[in-house]
This record gives sequence, structure tokens and C-alpha cells, in this order.
Amino acid sequence: MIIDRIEAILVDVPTTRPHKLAFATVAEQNYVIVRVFADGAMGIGEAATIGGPRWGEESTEGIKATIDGYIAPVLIGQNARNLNAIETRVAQAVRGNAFARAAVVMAVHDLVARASGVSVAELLGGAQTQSLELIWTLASGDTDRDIAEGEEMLENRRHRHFKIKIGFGDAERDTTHAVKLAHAFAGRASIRVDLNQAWDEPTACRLLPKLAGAGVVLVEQPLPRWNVEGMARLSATATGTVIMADEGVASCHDALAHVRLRAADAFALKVTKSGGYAETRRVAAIADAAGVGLYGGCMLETGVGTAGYLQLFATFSHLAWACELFGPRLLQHDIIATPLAMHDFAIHLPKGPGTGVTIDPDKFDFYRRDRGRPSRKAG
Ligand code: MUC
Ligand code: MG
Repeated sequence: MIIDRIEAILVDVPTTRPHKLAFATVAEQNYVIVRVFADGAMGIGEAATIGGPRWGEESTEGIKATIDGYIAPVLIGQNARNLNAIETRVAQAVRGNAFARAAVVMAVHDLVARASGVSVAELLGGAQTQSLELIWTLASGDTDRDIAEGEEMLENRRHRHFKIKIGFGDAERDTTHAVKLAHAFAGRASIRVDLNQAWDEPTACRLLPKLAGAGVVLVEQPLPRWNVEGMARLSATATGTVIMADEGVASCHDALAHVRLRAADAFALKVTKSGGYAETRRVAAIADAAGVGLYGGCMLETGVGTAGYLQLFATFSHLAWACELFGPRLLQHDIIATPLAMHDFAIHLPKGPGTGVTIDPDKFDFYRRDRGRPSRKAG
């Protein structure tokens, strides 16, 4: 199966409501959809960014340039079935740029799995579950609106775990917002908080006990990703809540550094931040070896990337902190033909070869940036 063409296409899809994070408010999500061709067959992959190069260093424009200029040339002419060699070749050709590498790796796996008549999960050794408990993020920025949204999610049996985004304003006010939400859903939904690196250590030391006291079960990346020792000090202090690393743990080396210092009780896994399936599995293996809990993270993907992540997450024996593969639900429209099944508080693994999803050509054409739609960037 010799790879003969790789395309990277920019896609922008508006969200159903503004999604307010510590570093940006997102009204539109930006994607690179990758198509890899061999022997007349095609595989698809995706990289999603949040707020341009603000969650991490990569923007969709940069990801496309890296794929077109540096990844595609080293993969054209290679046998797609040599999946390990493909990941190594890409990693040798391009330093960093994990999202660009992952989108291509995802597409090559989809291509090979489809051609073999198996799912990506089967290609990775087989799924161990057909559904995963699914979290929702309350991030409208308004307490009453978040409570109403959470009530609706509970009533419709969509989600019973909520992640609250804070870190965008005054730390005391943000804490009050999270505490109000924790009280509103006490005993009915688990509440987690994501700071996206916004606090410094003294602020976290002061406010984490307040969050824990209100029943917040997990706090995600409270400190900047470089402050691994600070994360270790927070984890060692009995704050009463689990500390999870997200931005701080991308590579297996990051995972090892966190484990050595016991800097987190849980790791958020993301196929794109780790540069592909192989490295994500190495991060998960290190977590397992150290008794660190796993969480299935996301970057607010469309159905394409969500399915790509889901195929891997379903191969793990246990995700202690569930997953947040809700991206398509935050979008005005998904770009896949048949929506992913999300009901009864879970997301369900699609049947069929590859990632189990296909692109809807009309929606894809509509949201492609090169078809003239202006992109509305994050504020
Ligand atoms: C992040 O940092 O976890 C995932 C869900 C969400 O609302 O934002 C993302 C990114
Ligand atoms: Mg996070």
C-alpha cells in the first residue's frame, strides 16, 4: 500500500455557544483535516486547535504548512502498512509539531484499517469496551447559564460529569463560580475544574482546598506546564482533590518526569498533543506502571478526530476519570455523515472499518476555508 498523496485542508466550524477558557473565548473551532491516499483508498485524520496557538504552540495554519512542506514529502512512496516505521519516519523528519504529526498518523491508521476491513481499535490490538462515560464542559462564562445547561444535560441523560473552565478572571471570583456549580449539582453529577495553567502556586495552595471543600473531585493543570515541581507540591499537600496534568504531559518523557516527582494523580491523554497513537500509548503505559489514573481528553474535535481518539481510548482496560469526547456536540454542525452515538451518559464506539466514520461531502465543502468562508478567530 504505497502512499501517493497527502492533503491537509483547513476547516472552521462555529460553536453552539461561546466556549470560555482561561486563555481564549472560542466562537469557532479550527481544524486541519488530513486525507492520505494509497492504491485508490483513502484514510482521514484531524488536528483540532483551541484559540489558535494558545492552548499549545501550534495553529491550524502552521499544522497545514508542516504537513504540506515536511511530512507529506517523507511519506509519499512509503508503505502505509509499516505503521511503526511511518510514525518513526514522521518523528525523525519533524521535531515537535505533535498535532501535525498526529493528524497524519491518524489518517494512515484509518487508511490501513479500512483496507484491511478492521477498525483502528482492532489494528491497535482490539477494543476492551464499546462505550465510554462522557463528560461535558460547562464554559459559557455565566454561572446561571452553566447551571441551566447542566440541568438539561442531566435531564436528557447526556452527561453526569461536568468539567468547569476557570482561570480567566479574578481567582476568587472564578472559585466562587465553580463552588456555586459544585453545590448546584452536589450528589447528582461529579464536578471537575480545568485551570489551563492559569494559577500560580500560592493561588492554587489557597484556593484548591475551597474547591475540594465544595466537592470538586479533580483539578486539571492548575499550574503552568513547566512547574512540575509545583504540581508535585500540590499533589503532596492533602488538598482533598485529585490533581490532573494535561498541558504538562504530552510526551513519554513528560510522563516519566511527572511520575518521578509524583506530580499528578491523573493524566489527560490526547492523541494530538502526543503526536500520534504510539506515543499516547507510551504515556498511558507509564501512568499505568505508576498507578496514575487515565483520562480521555480532547481538543474539541469534529466527529473525525473524536472517532480517531475514541478508537484508541476503547483499547484501554480502564479510564479511571472517563473521557470528554464531546466535541461534535459543541459544534453547530458536524462534518461526518452519520453522527457518533452519544446517549445514556456515554459515547459509543461506531461499527465499521477504520475510525468508523466518513465525511459528509456537502458539510465538508461548506466549512472548508478554501471555499471562501471567512474564519472568525477566538477572542
Ligand atoms: C483542555 O484543556 O482540556 C477540552 C475540553 C474543553 O472544554 O477544552 C478542552 C481543552
Ligand atoms: Mg485541559
